[in-house]
Amino acid sequence: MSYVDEVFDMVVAKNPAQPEFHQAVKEVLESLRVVIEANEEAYRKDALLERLVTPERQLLFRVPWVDDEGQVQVNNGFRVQFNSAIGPYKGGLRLHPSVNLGIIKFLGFEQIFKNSLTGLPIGGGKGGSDFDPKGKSDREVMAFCQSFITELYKYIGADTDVPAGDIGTGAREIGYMYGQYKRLTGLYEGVLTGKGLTFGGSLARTEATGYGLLYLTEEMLKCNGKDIQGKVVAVSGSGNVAIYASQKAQQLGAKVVTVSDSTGWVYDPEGIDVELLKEVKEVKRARLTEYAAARPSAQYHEGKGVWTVKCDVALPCATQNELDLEDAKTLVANGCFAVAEGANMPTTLEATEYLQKNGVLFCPGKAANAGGVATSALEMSQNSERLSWTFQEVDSKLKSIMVNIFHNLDDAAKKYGMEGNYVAGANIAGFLKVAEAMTAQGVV
Ligand code: NDP
Ligand code: 2IT
Repeated sequence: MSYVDEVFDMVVAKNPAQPEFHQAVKEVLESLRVVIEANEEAYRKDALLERLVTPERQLLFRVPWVDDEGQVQVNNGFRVQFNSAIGPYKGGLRLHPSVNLGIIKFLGFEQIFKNSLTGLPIGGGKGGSDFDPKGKSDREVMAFCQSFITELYKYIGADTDVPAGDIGTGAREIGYMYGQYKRLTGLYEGVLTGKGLTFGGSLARTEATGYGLLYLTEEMLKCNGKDIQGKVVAVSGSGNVAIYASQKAQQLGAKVVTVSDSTGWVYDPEGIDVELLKEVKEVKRARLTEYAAARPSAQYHEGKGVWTVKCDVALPCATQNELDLEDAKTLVANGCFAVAEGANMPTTLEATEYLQKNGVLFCPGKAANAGGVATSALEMSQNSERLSWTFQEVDSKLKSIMVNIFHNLDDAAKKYGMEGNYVAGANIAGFLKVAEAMTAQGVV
């Protein structure tokens, strides 16, 4: 049996009931097959793949907190410190009832390659909890965040592990966590990114994932003789990534006609009103029904349906496995020619394959959404030098990072005989740097 197949079977056997983790590993290992086979003996002797798929450290802890009725609640807390070969562990904290160890491991594994692709010195990690911030009061969210950090603070630090936002974790949560870390350690250091602008946050970090997604998409289209201007774009989600992806798409002259949340979706043929969306989601923390109620051109539908709308470009920006084979078929039938993932692993393996086989330009999340973590690394740099850069400075660095990422994965795909396969290009380019650093650092 080939080394790649052996390691994949081992991952499934040793990590039962973690389908998202298996899926993420499968996609990466399949892409690496050609690279591994060319160097199989050395990698096998070093157990390089076994080490790559095994987290360096996994923290699981209890998070007790008191709700507004005086009732004690208990959630599960996680931090997976996956790989520190190229820098301190770096990656977000997801707060969502669906969170379990397998989901955090899939996200942490993806983060290794994503962070490598940014070209910046950051290793891979991810964490979170099954706590649901939705419908909680600010005091309850603070109680949870303080309890979460009261355990996690022992294992994180500006030079060891630097968490950030993800689903359910935004500026409010990061602020409460930062305050508790500072109180417990007495340190005023860049231990978290996505901080408020008055206490060490970076300008453009809020916008970075969505903006970066569009900078990369623009470059991918350009290199394939196409242009984002005037195109119809379908976006899913209506959180941090979706909002700023929509905003930048519009600035680049595209028309964004959809957004969604976990209960329904909006079709707005006039183009999404981003200011109204920000008011509904960032200020009121309300449902999309409120957007539709305030916007005469918008049609609200219950359930799932964004990918049924005719579009040129699709940007899934909500969550994993939200775009399946049926959706891919509909997108292709409707003439969609590019898909770039704002979310982490939003497209199933079957859907990805179908899109690629049908000539759709497809950029995986670990490259397309890397602008968020890249700008987090820029926030770390600013914290270290105790300076803050202007919006334009950060934004222009972000743009060149995204353009570079696209060319790196495009070049890697070409070099290994898979021109246009940006999934393979991203996995190979991300892997090679990490593998070289792991090999150079010996058996650790
Ligand atoms: P937010 O919490 O700001 O928004 C998430 C959005 O996705 C909401 O509209 C939410 O709807 C929807 N959503 C979440 N879970 C589900 C679900 N199970 N089913 C349907 N809809 C769902 O998160 P972000 O925008 O930050 O993150 C979105 C994606 O982007 C995630 O995959 C994340 O890992 C990824 N990402 C985020 C980065 C960042 O910097 N924030 C960086 C790189 C990737 P509702 O409000 O109803 O739950
Ligand atoms: O998935 C991701 O890259 C993020 N949630 C952002 C991580 C970060 O450290 O900014």
